[in-house]
Amino acid sequence: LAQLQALLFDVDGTLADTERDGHREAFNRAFAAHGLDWHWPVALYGELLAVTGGKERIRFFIDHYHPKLVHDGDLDRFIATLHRAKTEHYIQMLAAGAIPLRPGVRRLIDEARQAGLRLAIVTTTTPENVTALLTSALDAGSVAWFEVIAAGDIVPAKKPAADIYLWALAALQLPAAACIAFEDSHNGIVAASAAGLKTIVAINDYTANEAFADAAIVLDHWGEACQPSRVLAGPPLPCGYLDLAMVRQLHLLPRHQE
Ligand code: XBP
Ligand code: MG
Repeated sequence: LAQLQALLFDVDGTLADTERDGHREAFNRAFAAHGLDWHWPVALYGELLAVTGGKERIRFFIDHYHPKLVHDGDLDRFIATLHRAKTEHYIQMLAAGAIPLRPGVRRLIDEARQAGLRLAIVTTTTPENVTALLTSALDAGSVAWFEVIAAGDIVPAKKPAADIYLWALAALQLPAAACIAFEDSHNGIVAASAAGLKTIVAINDYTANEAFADAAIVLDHWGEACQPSRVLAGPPLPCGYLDLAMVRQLHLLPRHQE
């Protein structure tokens, strides 16, 4: 087995709980600003999350809930305009400090950097959203800590397709066996697994009931000494939370271990 050389982080739900009070709220603000009487409540948004990508999610919503929508110009342009407005609202919310990192994220990233591991972001969200979250919640200079930021429309087929992970691995010039992925969702782990990666999962409210059969471990959150993690599936955590030593151990385990 190759030595662990890089950590690959998903963003939404993994680095921060951005969906319910961040993206969802930004979609709703964009709808209102465009004079649409659409509103995505918390539960409906949970269903819409099955569709990854904001533009794809809006298109799915129109197809299923407003199939007779009348709009001037073409639908692609309408969706793109609406989504650009959503991104602006989302970035404003992040800049105002609306969304903190999940517990343990900053510590894990610090440990990895001190150990000389390489870092990458692998997400379906828009690149500007990644920059805004890292800058506001992690560190003003933290974008540079990530050697590769694979995001948004860089590949046409979003998660659960493996493409974005394969793109990131190619950019890092590393084999999957030298990396480990951090995810929060079924779509995320399906993408990472299909790219040949071992994956560590921390669930959130939206993903708690999803299937994570391929995960090296499933936690309720990444954890801190003062805020221990609960192991939902997989081996026990010797120090009570996910530290880099445990990440290295999980990387050594055979894939699909029980
Ligand atoms: C999250 C997504 C994104 C966000 C919205 O994916 O599916 O579409 O919900 O962001 P990940 P955009 O967990 O892989 O980051 O509106 O910018 O697509
Ligand atoms: Mg995610």
